[in-house]
Amino acid sequence: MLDVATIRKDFPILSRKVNGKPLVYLDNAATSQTPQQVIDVIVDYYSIYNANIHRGVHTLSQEATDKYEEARHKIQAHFNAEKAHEIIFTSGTTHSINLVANGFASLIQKGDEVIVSALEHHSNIVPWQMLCEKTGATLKVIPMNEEGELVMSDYDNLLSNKTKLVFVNHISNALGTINPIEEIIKKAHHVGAAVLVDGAQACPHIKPDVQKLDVDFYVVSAHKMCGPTGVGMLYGKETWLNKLPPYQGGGEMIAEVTFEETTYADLPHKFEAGTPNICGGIAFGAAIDYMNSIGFDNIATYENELLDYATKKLLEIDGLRIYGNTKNKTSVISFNVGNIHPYDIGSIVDKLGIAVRTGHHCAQPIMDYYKIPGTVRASFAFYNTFKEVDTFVDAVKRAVQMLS
Ligand code: C6P
Repeated sequence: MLDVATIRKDFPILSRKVNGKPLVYLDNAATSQTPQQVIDVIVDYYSIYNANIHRGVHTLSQEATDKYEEARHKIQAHFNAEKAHEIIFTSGTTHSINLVANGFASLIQKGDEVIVSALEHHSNIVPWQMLCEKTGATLKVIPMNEEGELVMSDYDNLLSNKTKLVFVNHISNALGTINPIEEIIKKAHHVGAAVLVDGAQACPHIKPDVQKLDVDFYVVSAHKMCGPTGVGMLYGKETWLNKLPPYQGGGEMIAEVTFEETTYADLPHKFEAGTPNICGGIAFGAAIDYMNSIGFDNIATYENELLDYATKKLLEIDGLRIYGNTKNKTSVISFNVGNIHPYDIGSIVDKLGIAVRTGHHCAQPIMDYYKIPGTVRASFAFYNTFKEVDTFVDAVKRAVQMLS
């Protein structure tokens, strides 16, 4: 069992008030909150050893470089990558996906096919559409069903020897569905296609093992797992990363530069042009330490209890419909009540100190499937409480009364 009362003391923001009420933060799928242990690492960096890395012979630069590379090793260990240089620091999931999509432009041609799922965030749709425009490849879509699950029999029919790449999220941000990525990866590999898994919504809830999954690329953002914004990871199998051309040119990513020719640095530096988010990378490592100190098994058990409780309580509200009802989901509840616009509910509960997201959640195709403009999305983390769920449900009831 988690000692949530003690855990909450790690998060200074959770004791603030919003609109005169205690904050109830239920927008964790958008970004998680930051514990003091990670904030301290950020403060230490700027107070004690702020310097550019991989460049200076001076002590500060060496200290910063050591901490940054130590963070890379922590991330490697956490995701169980075989090699540290298979971990590329990026600014986040969006950057990671664009890096891979841009690289595949030189590996894909007209007549090739790439497969996306109906449950994707725009970050895992648009870069591939851009790739198809550039190359003449065709984008195919694994459809979804009413429960918010992927229709896997249709996936089987989409795969062929023309398929070069499959990209799918591990967990849907809009519905919370956990996708069967093991099966997706195995079947894609059977036809020789590579697979990119968007783990942005998985990393706060589960600890993926990239070797066990045998995934080709896995991408996350640190800010979804108690780390800072503006930093994330691209994991890529060494063989793939060696095949992809660099994404950006600049300092750090070169071996030698002359006006006639430039040769590129080895992994991971080939993909890390320019001064990176040094403090962010180090804090990302601290966030991973923090989450592991709580324990992912404990997190999953507790969040599932919160999810079941909140689902049951919300469904007591007349006219409330939850979108995405698969059994295999994480602690995200997307819903509407009758014809009330989600924005109206979101605004009223905000007045009561409660933060939820409203709208299409950067997943418009899912909203189109359900023929709705958007939903109210409550997303729970391990530091949320059952009492907060009660406060939220009461606030929704109040909003519904006011708006009906
Ligand atoms: N989803 C949400 O409220 P960035 O912005 O690069 O850190 O992450 C993009 C992204 C990619 N894939 C998935 C599955 C995501 O959930 C997100 C971010 C947030 O749902 C903000 S739009």
